[in-house]
Amino acid sequence: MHLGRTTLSKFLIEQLRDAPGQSALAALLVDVAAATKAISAMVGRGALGPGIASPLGGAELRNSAGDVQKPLDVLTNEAIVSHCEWGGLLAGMVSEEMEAPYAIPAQYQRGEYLLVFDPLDGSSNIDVNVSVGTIFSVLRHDGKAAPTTADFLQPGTKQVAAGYAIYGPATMLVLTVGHGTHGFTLDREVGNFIMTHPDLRVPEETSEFAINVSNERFWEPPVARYVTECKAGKTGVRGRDFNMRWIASMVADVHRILMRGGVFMYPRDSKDPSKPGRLRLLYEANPMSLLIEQAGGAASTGRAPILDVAPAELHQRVPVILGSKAEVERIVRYHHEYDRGEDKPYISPLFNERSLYRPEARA
Ligand code: AFP
Repeated sequence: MHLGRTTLSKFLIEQLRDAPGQSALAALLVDVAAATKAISAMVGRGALGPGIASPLGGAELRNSAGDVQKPLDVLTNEAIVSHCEWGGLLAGMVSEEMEAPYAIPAQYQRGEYLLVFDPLDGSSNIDVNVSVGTIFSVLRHDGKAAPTTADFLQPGTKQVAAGYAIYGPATMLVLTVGHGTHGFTLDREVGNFIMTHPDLRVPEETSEFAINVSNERFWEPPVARYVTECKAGKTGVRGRDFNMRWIASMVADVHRILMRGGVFMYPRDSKDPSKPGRLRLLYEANPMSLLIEQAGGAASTGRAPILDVAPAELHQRVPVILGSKAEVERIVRYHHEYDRGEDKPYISPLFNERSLYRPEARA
């Protein structure tokens, strides 16, 4: 690979030319990349763009989760659908912004892949000009008929490709087709994604954690134990100080971890026991977990590898703990010790009394 010269298309041709039937996958990823370029242009216009001002006098738009849809959520969803529906590569799509699966219109040839995506992750950051992103995952389908919901409910280990675009000071595309995790930077003058970060590796050790600490009183004890130890720094069992980051755009937090290590946590909490975490399995946790694992990191629900979770619903949520392997393994160990009742010596009595977590809710 020639740094600064290899384009995304050349990379995909080289990665996939010997794999049977994979040329269609390369073509699909080129279509997805084209959609992210269009989204980058939309997002990059900020308050000058179509999607920032709420509809003048119009009724609020809401998505399947009841969230108010900013116009950009809708427009970015449309950008991906319109770039990817006509190429004869897809049998169907699922998006955070669409309640039901999107079947490829009859006028287009049906392909043998499924595209699952969050078109604009971190959209609550749009109004304050903080980095946001697009997350996508590619699954196989036999292409013989329009896909059913069940066809999308595949574990993360079945992904044939996954990636994200991050719309930051630079627009980057980070993806895997199963042979490592690689980063490309958008050359806006030419309109090409150029390979700038081949073979990304997540450092096994880290002293940086990312979590929304305002949820602390709702955490399970093993998460509270880990974060308490990080905050104690060199005065506690870890013997070194830690740093904390929380951008509240998963793409930006995960990108930082791929660049310099760290651990990202959006764990199960008791704030709403009906929701086992905030992040969606199919189009947030699974693609990010594959990217992290392909870069030598780890990704867990706290009790099982995320990629092994058998999906039950399209938009289901899952606890997410991912990043530097040694830290993820430590947090998983804390969950197992908690589940076996072996963590008592480590949990501060103060937290136990305050905890709203009910063990019976532990699934
Ligand atoms: P939005 O897309 O609604 O902004 O949510 C972003 C997100 O799904 C994920 O990108 C962040 O890591 C997480 O939510 C932030 O959640 P909190 O706002 O609870 O910190």
